[in-house]
Amino acid sequence: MKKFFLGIAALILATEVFAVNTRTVRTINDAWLFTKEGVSTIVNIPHTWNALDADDDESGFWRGECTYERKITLGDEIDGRQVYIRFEGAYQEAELLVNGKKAGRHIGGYTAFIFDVTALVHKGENKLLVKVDNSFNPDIPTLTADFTFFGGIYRDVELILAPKTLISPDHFASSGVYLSSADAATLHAKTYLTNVSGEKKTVILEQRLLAPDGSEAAVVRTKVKLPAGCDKMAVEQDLKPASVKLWDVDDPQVYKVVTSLSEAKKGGALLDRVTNPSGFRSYRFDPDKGFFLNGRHLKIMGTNRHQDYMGKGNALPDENHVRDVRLLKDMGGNFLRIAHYPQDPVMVQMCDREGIVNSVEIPIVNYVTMSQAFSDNCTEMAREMVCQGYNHPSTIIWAYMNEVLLRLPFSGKTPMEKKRPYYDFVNGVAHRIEEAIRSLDPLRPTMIPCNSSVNVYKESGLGEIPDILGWNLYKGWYGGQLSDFGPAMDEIHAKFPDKGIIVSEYGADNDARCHSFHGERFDFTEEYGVTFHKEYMKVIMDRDYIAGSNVWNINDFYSEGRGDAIPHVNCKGLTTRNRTPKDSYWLYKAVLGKEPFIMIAGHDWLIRGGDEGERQPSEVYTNASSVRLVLNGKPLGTFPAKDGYAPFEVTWAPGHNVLEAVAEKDGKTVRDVLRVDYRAVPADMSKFVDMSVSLGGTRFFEDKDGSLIWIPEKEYTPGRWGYIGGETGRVKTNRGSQPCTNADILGTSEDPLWQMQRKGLEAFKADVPDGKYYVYLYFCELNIGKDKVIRLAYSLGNDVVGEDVSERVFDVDINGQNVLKDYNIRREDGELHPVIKKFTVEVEGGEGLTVGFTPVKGQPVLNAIRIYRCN
Ligand code: GCB
Ligand code: CA
Repeated sequence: MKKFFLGIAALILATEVFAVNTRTVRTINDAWLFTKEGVSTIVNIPHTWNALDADDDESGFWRGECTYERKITLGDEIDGRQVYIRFEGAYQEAELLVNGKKAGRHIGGYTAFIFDVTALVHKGENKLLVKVDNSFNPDIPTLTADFTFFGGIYRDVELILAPKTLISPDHFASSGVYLSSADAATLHAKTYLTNVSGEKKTVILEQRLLAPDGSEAAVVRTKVKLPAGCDKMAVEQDLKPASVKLWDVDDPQVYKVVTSLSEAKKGGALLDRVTNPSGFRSYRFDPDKGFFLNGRHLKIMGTNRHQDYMGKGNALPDENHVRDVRLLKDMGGNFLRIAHYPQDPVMVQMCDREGIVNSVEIPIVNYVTMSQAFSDNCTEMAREMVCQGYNHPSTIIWAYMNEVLLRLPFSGKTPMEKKRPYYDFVNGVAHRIEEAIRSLDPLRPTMIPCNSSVNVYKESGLGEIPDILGWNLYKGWYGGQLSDFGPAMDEIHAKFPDKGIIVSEYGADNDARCHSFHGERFDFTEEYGVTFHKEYMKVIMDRDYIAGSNVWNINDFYSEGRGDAIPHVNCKGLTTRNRTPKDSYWLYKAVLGKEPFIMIAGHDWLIRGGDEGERQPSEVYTNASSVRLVLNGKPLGTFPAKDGYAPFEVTWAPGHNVLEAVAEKDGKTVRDVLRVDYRAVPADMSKFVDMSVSLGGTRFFEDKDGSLIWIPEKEYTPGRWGYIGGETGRVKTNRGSQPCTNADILGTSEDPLWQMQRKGLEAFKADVPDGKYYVYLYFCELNIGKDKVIRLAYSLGNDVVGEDVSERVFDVDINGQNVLKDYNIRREDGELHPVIKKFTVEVEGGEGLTVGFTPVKGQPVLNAIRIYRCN
């Protein structure tokens, strides 16, 4: 066996002059001894220590310092070579010790860093110790934000062996080669070289430009004299391809540049080599006409993206990142805002390949600390971001400072002279970042993503600093109406007439288990999510000055401090935390996708319910102009489609249904099939078996684990079922009300069921036939007082107000018999605790079922009721 390998090696040496010690790169991700608070476990990288504790009912998540240790054995391969350890990312401060000696320290959780450990390692076993800290540090952005700060070494760790004369790996941990093209005729290459061989060297630096088909498009070779000990000496070269194919979103032509460093003498050995992507494209943002790519007007439409995944926190393998770019591409998107921080390098690689223009930003969010160290750290992060992402043709914007004027350290009425120092400091940081970006990359525009306080960006002057402005708008979600969005954009355009404009965020939280035919803000239903996106898309498409937009967000993501339908999660995603598309995803695909497409709404809503014979609204997402529907083999009719959807109504048969949708587009037939299990409350109540009713609103809740559908309440009518008396337990906010609380219900993942309730009801009645029943009453004390309600910075004052804690005591009887006496939920079962009281009841003499509520103090409440017939 050994002989065979030697034979191959000899063959390679004979054909190409390879030195044995060119660069090798491999990960050292496996089997680290991880220690947190004195407890050690063996882990693999990517790793985070917060994957679980950021998703439990205890508020907060662990922040502090942990360590990772492992040994690496090095042999003859280090003879005459440089040894580096490179981290793609560790949150958020990291220090490496090699054999007990400090190799280096890095600040910031989202960029790569590299340490030269040549002098610290020896042949044999070497000990690596990495201290990683995710503590709050006022000098390091991000300070606060609506996402979880998962600590750990959550991206690859690499061991790099390189020759002593090399392409510098330690220029902001970039590849050491910077490729730029101001036009299609020239590709400029700037390469940093290091020579620590101990002697001066004459080398040939070669840049080979390879076309996407692999053919050589241009080559340039330069003889360079490297003094002994030179570190990061810059060499500039120009490549002049005869012709190039442009990189475009529909036809992403990615070139490759192979940078080789060889000894200059004839037949000189190859020393080092790196490759980089490159591409040729021109683009601009016009304040009135929007975005142009290669001279062509192009609406750039897509999403934002956070880097976490269900159950994994931010510790994702490459394929999880790759998958998200593919999801966006499949949806028809061509624009990704990589927010709020630089992400795994495979993200921009994928964007290059898939034709997705993107912006990358550094993680300054909400506010800044007025310290020199904070400003220095921001500037350094900007340099790392630009250098590490420089060569990707898909990256078109460098961004910084997300909604940095959201949390001002003063109130709106403060006189200007009191505000000025903070504004000046923020502007000063912005100017430094601009300068850092400009000096490295004069070609790409910069962007600040702003919150809706347009005047604050005006009066502070911050809005004038970047080239283009992003706007994060949530009209019709946190406050205001959907119809406010268009006028808000027009006002922004009028106030900043010289700036390119992007809608860098917009979205509505929605939980794929919650549905309603009367969607409204803060009901967390998929249907309101769809309504929201329909409205926003219209405004974005209709206005030329809006260059493009990014939905917030492509995926649901972790945000520890949140309550809402899925506590600790921001559920504005077009897909869930495990990337199951929601209806809004399919709506976008119907509007943006180019291929003929059809998808019936509620693809993930397979268990439905209601009265037998009830007509229910739905829709089909399609880019065809009409849709034919067939329900259980019978035609339902043909329905016109506009703006990506065709509304229709359907009467599901009790039990299993097959709904088929067919459409023609561009000579192709597309079809979709949806299977729905309709749990009907029978028209003939003598056939009654069970029902589950969610009280206090119009919301359906699908319990996917228990295979139940909770249908919304109705008012009782004789012969049927429903509540008698009372009111929906709407929650007061500073500017109105919302249908349910956003508090985390403890010890359950079915929070939506408990977050809504009917107050002051007299009874719940169901005219069920005689028999033995289980009656499950669901109670939750949602009155937690004013101080404990969850407030989000983003609500801009439209937060839940909360009520004073007051006593609530009531009696419950079933068919005249008392079952709960002086029931005080808070005293007996606590606040925000899900309570299920199950009663066994014999219904006799055709009396049906009546659950009566009698107040003793305050108003009785009921969150949900389930009635199940035993016999
Ligand atoms: C924003 C923030 C983003 C939040 C989002 C939201 O404006 O930029 O970080 O997650 O709103 O969902 O509230
Ligand atoms: Ca919960």
